[in-house]
Amino acid sequence: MIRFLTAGESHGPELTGIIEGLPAGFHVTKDYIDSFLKRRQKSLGSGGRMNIESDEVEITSGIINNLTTGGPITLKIKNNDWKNWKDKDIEPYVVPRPGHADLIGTAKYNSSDIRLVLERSSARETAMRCALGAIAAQILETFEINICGYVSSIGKVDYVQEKIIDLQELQSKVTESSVSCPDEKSGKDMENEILEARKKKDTLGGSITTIASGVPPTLGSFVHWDRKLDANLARIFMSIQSVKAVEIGNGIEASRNFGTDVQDQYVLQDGSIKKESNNLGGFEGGMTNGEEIIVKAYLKPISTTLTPIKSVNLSSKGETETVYERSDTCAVPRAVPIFESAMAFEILRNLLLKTGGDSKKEIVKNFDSISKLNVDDFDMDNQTWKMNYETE
Ligand code: EPS
Repeated sequence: MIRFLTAGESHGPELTGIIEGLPAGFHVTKDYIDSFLKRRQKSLGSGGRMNIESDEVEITSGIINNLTTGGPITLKIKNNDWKNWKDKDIEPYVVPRPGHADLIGTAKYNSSDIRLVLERSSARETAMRCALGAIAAQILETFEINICGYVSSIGKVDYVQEKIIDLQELQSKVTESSVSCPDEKSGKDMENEILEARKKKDTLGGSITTIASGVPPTLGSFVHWDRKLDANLARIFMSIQSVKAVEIGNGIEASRNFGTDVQDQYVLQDGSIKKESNNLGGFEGGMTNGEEIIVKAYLKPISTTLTPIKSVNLSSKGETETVYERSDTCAVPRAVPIFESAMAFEILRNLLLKTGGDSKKEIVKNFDSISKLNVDDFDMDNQTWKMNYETE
């Protein structure tokens, strides 16, 4: 069972991450992980902090000569901003930003200053999550499972991709775009939306669609709620700062239509059971069905607004307005690799639950035996039977 932990404060010396339970023998490189971190630093919509940082990982355990050893992997990312906070006399922070963890976190931990809460709740933590998930993404490439995310809306500007293109082609278009949108026209509109919000001294949210191709059927399970892979993807996406909603496939539109319009109907192609459409985003009964996995996450606008909004001073105990601290106008364009990482982690976790194995050799062998939904492989009895239990 793979799991990870992150630690570190936004303006402390560094972020630390440990991922454990990864099998041995997989090729993982610092360059690959750093490429995710670089994309997370994209500048349009970002605040001043991204000019200070140039995030890269230091790998201090679990990967030797670019191969996983089977032991826990430790990653570190330095906070360049630490040098500006070290030895600084920090002003009291007593006015919580509505929408942030400030107020409730301060109440929960009985903190003496809001900064003690914001240091850990800050989306700076996603740098480490992004790096840890990149390891999973690189391992998944061994099995030709590829993941790519893109911005599908900023504010009120939507981009709906009619037809899924090759994920490598999609990735290069997304990387070229200043707002991580593969469509030039929509990207321009999104850019303008962000520039407008900045002019208005406000912040903007949006949505990110993340797709995985090459995922074999039967990952996850219908037998218990916490083994449903779509549910676990929704959970990991919801845990990313600012996310307020998650949609699998065309879930929202499906709820408005008749069943016969929504179900992805089965057809036989060379003995293999295929679907005519993919409205359900790659899932049936909480299990992967061999189609592309499509998950859309909706992010609310960042809570730190340049324009003050109503709040309460926790020290003087009166009503007041928020005080501006540096922040992004719109974090959506640079959040794409965080979602790719989260999806990679969850898919790899479920793939390993399915295959078992401690080494690449064992896993590759078991991967090949996963069902390909060939109609001849189904072992049906096709006889009447009785539902008896021992107690009767
Ligand atoms: C972030 C670093 C932070 C914020 C942002 C994410 O840096 P600073 O607080 O020094 O400006 O820019 O955090 C938030 C959006 C938030 O709400 O806390 C980063 O590295 O991504």
